[in-house]
Amino acid sequence: MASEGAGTAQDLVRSFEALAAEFQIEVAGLSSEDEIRFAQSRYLGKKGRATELMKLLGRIPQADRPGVGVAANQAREAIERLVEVRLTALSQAALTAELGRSVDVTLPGRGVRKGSLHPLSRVRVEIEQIFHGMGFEVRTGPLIETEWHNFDALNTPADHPARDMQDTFFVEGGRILRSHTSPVQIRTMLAGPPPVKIIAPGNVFRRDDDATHTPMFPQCECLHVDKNVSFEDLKATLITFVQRFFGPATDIRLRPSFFPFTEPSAEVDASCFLCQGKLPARSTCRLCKGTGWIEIGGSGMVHPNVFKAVGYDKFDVTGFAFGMGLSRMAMLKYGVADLRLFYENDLRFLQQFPAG
Ligand code: 2NL
Repeated sequence: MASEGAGTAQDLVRSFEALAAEFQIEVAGLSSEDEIRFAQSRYLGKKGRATELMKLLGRIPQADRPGVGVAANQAREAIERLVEVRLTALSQAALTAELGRSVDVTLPGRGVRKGSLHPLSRVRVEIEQIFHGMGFEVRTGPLIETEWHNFDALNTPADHPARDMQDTFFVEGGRILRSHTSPVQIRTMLAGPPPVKIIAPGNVFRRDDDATHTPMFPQCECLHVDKNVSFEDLKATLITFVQRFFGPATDIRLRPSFFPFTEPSAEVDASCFLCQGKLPARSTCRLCKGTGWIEIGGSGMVHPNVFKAVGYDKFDVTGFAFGMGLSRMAMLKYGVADLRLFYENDLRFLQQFPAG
């Protein structure tokens, strides 16, 4: 340690030499530029230790001062040199470490895995495209609905079994989760005059949960209202749709049925595209179970009470409507045996539907 109480010129000269020696030891242990610059200022700065030593010069006889001055300069230069040497060594080490990193620039890139549409989305998009080609617009609406839009406007009275708490999800504020996409058509008709030519795809909710039902499922409904829309228009639209969706050999069959919002009403079957409905293949067909037909949805002519609810003149316009479940359409088209596969998000299943 440089002695603060150095008395003679020789003591002071030794103190400067000791200062440089001490710095050399200290700087060897430092490993960042900040630390080194800070140490430098503690030795050579305005209030540094070299400056403190210089203040003792006044006590030295005039004749001895040049000798001490030389020692002071040498110590200063030595410290500055040590700083440069240490900084150069540090940046050299950093560069060597950087260059030494083992990077194989010839390796191929990691690549980005390409995703694809969920089969239910794919079916929805395909159905939208087919109906768009026939002049239908795609409309969507809220999932949380009023009972009026979901039931009353659709000629479904308050005591109808579908309105039971057992079947429909009721949420706060007296609203419900829509049980079909028909309220989208109701809202579209309320919003403007006929003609209306739309499809309404979207998720709907019912209190069902078993091997063949999920509490939420995607649906698509179709509505065409105009002057002179006939049952024949319904059949033509259905035939065109099934032929574009399942294949050009597909036929349809309508069976009398009942829905509160249509009169007359009919269940819609498509001819089995697997066995083509022809014997003997038909007799063992796993898809149609030997009947030659598969049910794809329901349909009918819009009930006059629905027109009354939305303010359309039942003597001016007529209309057809139909609805189908998209999971059923996807199961039929892709040969999926279990409905639940659509909702488990198992990649082994989903990767079987690659991007087109
Ligand atoms: C089915 C049956 C159907 C409708 C939906 C409808 C909508 C309005 C007026 C009249 Cl705004 N009808 N929709 C009509 C008949 C059947 O769906 O099995 N869906 C999965």
